[in-house]
Amino acid sequence: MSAPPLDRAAPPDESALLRQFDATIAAGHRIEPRDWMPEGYRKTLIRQIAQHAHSEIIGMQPEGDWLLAAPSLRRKAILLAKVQDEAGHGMYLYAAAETLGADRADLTDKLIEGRQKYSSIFNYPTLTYADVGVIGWLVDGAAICNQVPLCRSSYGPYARAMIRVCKEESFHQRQGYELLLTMMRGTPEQRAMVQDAVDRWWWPSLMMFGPPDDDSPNSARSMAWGIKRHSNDELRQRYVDMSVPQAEILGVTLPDPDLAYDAETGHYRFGAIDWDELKRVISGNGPANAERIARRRSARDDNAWVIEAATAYAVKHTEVAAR
Ligand code: FAQ
Repeated sequence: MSAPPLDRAAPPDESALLRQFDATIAAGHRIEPRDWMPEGYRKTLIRQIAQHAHSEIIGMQPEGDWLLAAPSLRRKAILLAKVQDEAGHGMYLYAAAETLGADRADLTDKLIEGRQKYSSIFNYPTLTYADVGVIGWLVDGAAICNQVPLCRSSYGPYARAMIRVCKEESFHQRQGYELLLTMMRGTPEQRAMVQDAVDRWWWPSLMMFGPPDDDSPNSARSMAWGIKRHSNDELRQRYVDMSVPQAEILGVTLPDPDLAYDAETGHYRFGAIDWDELKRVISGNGPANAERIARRRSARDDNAWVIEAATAYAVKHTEVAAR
C-alpha cells in the first residue's frame, strides 16, 4: 500500500513532501515510482539495484563455464535452466532500476568501466563440477538469506522483483544440495571434490553479506529508509546458523576451526573473516575479475547489432501502427 496521493495542484513544498515520504516509510508502506522521494534514496536504490542486477548477469559466468562439460544430459538441462533464470533476475532488476530513471545501457557501461560494483563472490573460478553444486548450496543459500528480507524493502518495484527471484533461488539452492548429496554418495574422489569446493567457497560466501557493520558506510541510512531490513552481520550470522546443520547432513567439514555452537546465545560462533581479501576482490583484484569483465565487455560489443536491429524494428513497427 502506498501513501495517499499528493495534491498536484499545489506548488511543490519540499518539506511537506519529505514529511509525507518519512510517514510512508514509518508506516511500513511502499514507495512507488510515481511518489516523490529524496534524491539520496533514489541514488542509494539505483546503486544497490544496479549492483544486484550486475551480480546476476556476471553470476551467469562461473556456472556457465560448465554448460558444455556437464556430466549428464539431466545435469546439463538443470544447469541451463538455472543460468537462464539468473539472466531473468538481472532483467527484472534492470527494469526496477529503470523505474528510478536509470538507463540500462548506461548501467552496463558503468559496470564495464569499473564505476559500479557486482558481488565479490563471482570473482572466484569454478574448478570442478562440485563447484556447481556448492554455488547452488552456499552462494544461492547466501543470496536467499540476504534477499528474502528485501521482499519487504520499502521500494515497491524492487520488493516485488525479489519475490519471484527468491522463489527461483530456493529451487537453485535445492538443485545444488541434491547434486552434492549425490556426489557424497559416490566415489571417494567425488567426496574429495565436494570437500575441496566447500573449502574454497565457504569464506567467500560469508563475504557476500558485505563488510562488518562497523565498517559498512551505507547500512544505517539504508536501514532507516527501509531499503535494507537487517544489517550485514545479522544476516551473516543467520546464514552460518542455517548452513552448519546442512553441512553436517551432507557430511562435509566447514573450513573453520573456530566454528562452535554457543548454547548461551543459541548461535554458532565463527572465526575471523579476511576483510583484506574482500577489499582486494571488490577493488578489482580477485582471481577472476579481469576475465569476468572482459567477457561482459565482448558480450556488449559483439551483440550490439541485436539491440540496433530490435530498436530499428520497434521504430518501424510503431510507425506502421501509427499510419
Ligand atoms: N561484493 O556499506 P555496505 C546472487 C560494497 S546475487 C561487492 O555494507 P550496502 C544470485 C557495497 O556495494 C548477489 N561489493 O553496502 C546468484 C558498497 O560499495 P559502494 C548479489 C560489496 O549496499 C547466485 C561498499 O562495499 N546480491 O548471488 C559487497 O549497504 C548464483 C560498502 O558496503 C545483492 O546485490 C560484496 N560482497 O550492503 C546469481 C543483494 N559487499 O557502492 C548467480 C542486494 C559490500 O558504496 C549464481 N544488495 N559491497 O561503493 C545488498 O543487500 C547490499 O548491497 C549488500 C551491501 C549487503 C551487498
